[in-house]
Amino acid sequence: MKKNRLWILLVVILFSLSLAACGTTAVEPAAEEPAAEAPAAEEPAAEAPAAEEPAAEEPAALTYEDLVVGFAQIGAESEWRTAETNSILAVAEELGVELKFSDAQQQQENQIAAIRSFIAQGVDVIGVAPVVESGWEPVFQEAKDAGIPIILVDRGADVPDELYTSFIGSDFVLEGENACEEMAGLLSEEGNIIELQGTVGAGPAIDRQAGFASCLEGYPNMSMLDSQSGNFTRAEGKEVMEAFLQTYGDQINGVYAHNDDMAIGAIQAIEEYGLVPGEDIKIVSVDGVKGAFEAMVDGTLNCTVECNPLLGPQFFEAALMLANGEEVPRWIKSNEGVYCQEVAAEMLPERQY
Ligand code: GYE
Repeated sequence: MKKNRLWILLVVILFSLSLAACGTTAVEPAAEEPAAEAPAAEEPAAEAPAAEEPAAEEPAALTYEDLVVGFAQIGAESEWRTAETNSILAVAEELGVELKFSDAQQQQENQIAAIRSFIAQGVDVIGVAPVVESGWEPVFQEAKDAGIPIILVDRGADVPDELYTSFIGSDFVLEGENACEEMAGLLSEEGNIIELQGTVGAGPAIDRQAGFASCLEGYPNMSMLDSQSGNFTRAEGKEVMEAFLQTYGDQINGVYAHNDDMAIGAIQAIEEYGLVPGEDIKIVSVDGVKGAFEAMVDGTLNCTVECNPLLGPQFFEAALMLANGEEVPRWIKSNEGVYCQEVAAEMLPERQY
């Protein structure tokens, strides 16, 4: 019995010792793990509200329906501009954006007044197509001070980088170079050209001229006879062309117009003068509006370098990103082609502007 008891006692002691040992090993890592995990486990608990915060922020992120946008348009000087305006208005409506739209009748002071009024109304984002490049710094600074991002649409502005968020539009220098290459082909690299420039001081006028001029340097037998602004309009393009015809007559072999509208005005002037546009005088312009395709089908315009005005979708997408504090690319560039008479009839029905 005594022996038995001793055995039992021994077994009990060993058993409790092993339990204690197990307990220790089991508890220690457990104690460590929870120690390591406890805060982590607690943090999620503490983070739970934090995790809810982003969740609470998500619904607070703006959608198109919340967005209030001001757009300071230049005017309605060309078919291109009308197409752009229509794109902005249609996309705003489609997306449910509240759009405050202003037409400045081509006056910079009207655009500046419109921007000031958008700032006073506290819009989320302002889009502007700057009629000319200079003179924007004070009003852009006012927008920045009010925390309202500025997007430049289709024309650039000469301001410090931090005063606007993004430029949505074309590479005008490239357009000028492309126009020159087409002209070189049409004139077999030899002849006199006159240029109808866009609005004096406007980004596309400056760059389209520069692109053409630099490419022209590569063609020693082609020269620029004269160059003047037709203000991007048909009426002024016609007037300037009439004056050039009076001065240079049939010395003119080619016309380079910074937009299709001025080219169409020039075509009328050439016809009235008694020469054949597209044949006696080759004509290359920029934009690619329907009117240009029609003129190419008629044979009066030779080529158009495309410049896409349908910027509504990119504009509102960028505006929404900015309103939500996201970054947008500095230059949202358009993809564009060059079209001449051979493809005009086939393409005309598909043209969207
Ligand atoms: O080429 C012209 C319009 O700013 C890119 O303005 C735009 C230009 C376009 O009036 O037709």
